[in-house]
Amino acid sequence: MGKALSLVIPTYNERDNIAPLVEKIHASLTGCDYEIVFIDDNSRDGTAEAVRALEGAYPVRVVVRRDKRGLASAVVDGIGLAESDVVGVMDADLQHPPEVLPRLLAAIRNGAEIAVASRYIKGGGCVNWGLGRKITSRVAGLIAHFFLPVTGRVHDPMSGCFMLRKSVLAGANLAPTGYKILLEILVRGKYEQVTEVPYLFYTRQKGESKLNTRQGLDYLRHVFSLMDRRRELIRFGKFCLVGGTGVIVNQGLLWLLTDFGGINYKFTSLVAIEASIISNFILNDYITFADKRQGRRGSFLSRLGKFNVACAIGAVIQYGLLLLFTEVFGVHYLISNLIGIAVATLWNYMASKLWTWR
Ligand SMILES: Nc1nc2c(ncn2[C@@H]2O[C@H](COP(=O)(O)OP(=O)(O)OP(=O)(O)O)[C@@H](O)[C@H]2O)c(=O)[nH]1
Ligand SMILES: [Mg+2]
Repeated sequence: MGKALSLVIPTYNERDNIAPLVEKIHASLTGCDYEIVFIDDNSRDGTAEAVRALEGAYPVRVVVRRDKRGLASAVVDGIGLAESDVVGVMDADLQHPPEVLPRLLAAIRNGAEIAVASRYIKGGGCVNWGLGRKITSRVAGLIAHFFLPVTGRVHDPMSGCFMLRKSVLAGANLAPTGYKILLEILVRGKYEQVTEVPYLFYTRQKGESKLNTRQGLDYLRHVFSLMDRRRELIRFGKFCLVGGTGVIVNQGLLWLLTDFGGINYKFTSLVAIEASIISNFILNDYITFADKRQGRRGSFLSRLGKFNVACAIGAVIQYGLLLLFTEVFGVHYLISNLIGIAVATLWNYMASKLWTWR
């Protein structure tokens, strides 16, 4: 019979963490028939040797990849080698407390196909993190939630500690880049039930962090590649193009009604705004969200109503940012307006995706 649990642990120069990590995992998983597969990217510090030294005493093995291909691809390789149908992934540096493993396993046994160890639900958190890292992590999470709404099902889609059933990945066609393999799995995998289990993320005690600015850029590239593969990028592009046509409708009508119609601009501008909202709505309904239009999800008029409400909030956001940046931060009003337009566009897109054309 296969193992009850396979743990996959990517390593790069983690020698001093291996023995304490394995001991802690072993203590946490008493009574569980588990194995640990270390995927090492040719560490220079003797990480692989440190694993081999434990082979007799613990169910561990190490696979050394001669070329360093990165964290996410190491995890995917490890999952491919795992004996069990249930696979857990965690870092080697003890930032993921092994005590969380039994709770993740219990979640899987209770029916979840993916169980995520989460810093951002009640009971979870980051201990001793600087403000900069806290903000970066939160912003990265928001970017994921925003551009890849399926990740909204978990609060911590950036977590490096999770467990899953291998069936989640059947036909998922993973193209792992960068650091955040869970993101890839949440977007590409097939699953119904995903659960989060809280944990406290500590700062690293031994060894060096591999985190740097490049990982930040890789992350953005990864998000865009996932959007591209989900055709989200094309959708967002269409939404922006439609928004561009809305500007033409708005300006054109304002000019026609005011200059040729001789009506006061204080009134015609309102007509122009509403006309552009309606024309944007029709184009988005037929072009941007054509695939969501069919079926039972509400009538044309209810979608139009929702779009109107969302755009009204968007307009308030745009106006608020215009005032904030110009009056409070002293930014040139045209730049402030651009910032307002950018944020309002993102808002409108999110509201459209998650509400109007849900
Ligand atoms: N196989 C492999 N493992 C890697 C690579 N880069 C990082 N790792 C491992 O992935 C895990 C996470 O890396 P960390 O450097 O701890 O990243 P982090 O936890 O986000 O950052 P810190 O909080 O600064 O530790 C650790 O177990 C690393 O050894 C890589 O290129 N290949
Ligand atoms: Mg770490």
